[in-house]
Amino acid sequence: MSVGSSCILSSTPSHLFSPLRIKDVTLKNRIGVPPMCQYSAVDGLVNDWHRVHLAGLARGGAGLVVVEATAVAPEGRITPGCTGLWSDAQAEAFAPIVAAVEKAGAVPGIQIAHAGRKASANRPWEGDDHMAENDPRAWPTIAPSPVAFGANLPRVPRAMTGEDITRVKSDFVAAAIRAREAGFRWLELHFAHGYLGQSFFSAHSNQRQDAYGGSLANRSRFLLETLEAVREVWPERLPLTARFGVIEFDGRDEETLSESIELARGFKKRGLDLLSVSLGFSTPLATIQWAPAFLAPIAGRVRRETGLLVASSWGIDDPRLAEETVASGNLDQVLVGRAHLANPNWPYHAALELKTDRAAWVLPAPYAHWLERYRS
Ligand code: 8CM
Repeated sequence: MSVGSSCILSSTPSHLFSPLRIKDVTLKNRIGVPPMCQYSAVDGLVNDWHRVHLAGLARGGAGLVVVEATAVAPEGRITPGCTGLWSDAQAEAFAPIVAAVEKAGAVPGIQIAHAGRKASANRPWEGDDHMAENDPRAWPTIAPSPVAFGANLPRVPRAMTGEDITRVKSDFVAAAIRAREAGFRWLELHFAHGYLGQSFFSAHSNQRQDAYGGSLANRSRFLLETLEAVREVWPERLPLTARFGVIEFDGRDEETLSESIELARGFKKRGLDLLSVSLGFSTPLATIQWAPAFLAPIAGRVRRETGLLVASSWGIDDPRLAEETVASGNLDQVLVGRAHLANPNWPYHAALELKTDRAAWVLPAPYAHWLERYRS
């Protein structure tokens, strides 16, 4: 049971604070906390850091809190500090944290991931580069083709065999089963940011000449098959989503975007409930013009051309801008990441700024009543 009532009566009708129902899950508002790696696990096991971090974010009022990129296999971790779901012990460590997020009033979600050629890296604050191959903590990396990412991630991965592909797909399935056992009610497949799924899709990283490379259909195959296999084990009435980089900003944007939209239609046909629209990060040669909410119109195009529900992030930390991205029909859900770390009660402050009635009730009751009761 949740400790918080979050029924918001709005003096100015707010799109951001309207609920979003997907199958049997109702998000109390359109604000989501996207996965943000903490690089603070040991052997893939979550601990008190994750409990405080995640429950604190949930307490802040977002409708959805998604746990960081969690590896489906040890070699799929970005760094030695990444969380994992390749063992039952890892699922058991997640369970009380999931319950704490739920109790604080947010829907608990998790992103499951394989880092591919970007795996085996140092934590961002310890270099953000590949660990030296003779570092005892390092491990060999795998990817569609033996192509390194670039200067900061120079390791050449081993090209995956057919057996590797089958095994990694079944690792995603096993992680999905464990995620459900741990109590998660929202599952996101990490197909973005140059990690394994994205690297099958992008010709920057996929030079295969078999059924998993070359044509759009072949470059889409690993992602579609993984989704299909996970859909079979993830409960039909719970949301299954994916984060995918629809654009690279590498000078081939229209072509990439139209291929991405075709892939997204394939996701929809196979039962995807929502697409988290993001960036490809498949090449260090991209030139991204960062600006507030710059991806929202692109996500809006994906939404209109596929009929999928879409979420997106990147530079949406102003409540009015967040409201506008939903009101304009570009986004169904706004992902507020770094602004939530700076201010875990971001939804409360957004509710105040948008002049939502009883704004404090975006927070759980033990907080809300204090803020409401002695207001002047
Ligand atoms: C780190 C881990 C996993 C991700 C990430 C990052 C950092 C930036 C980003 O995505 O965009 O998906």
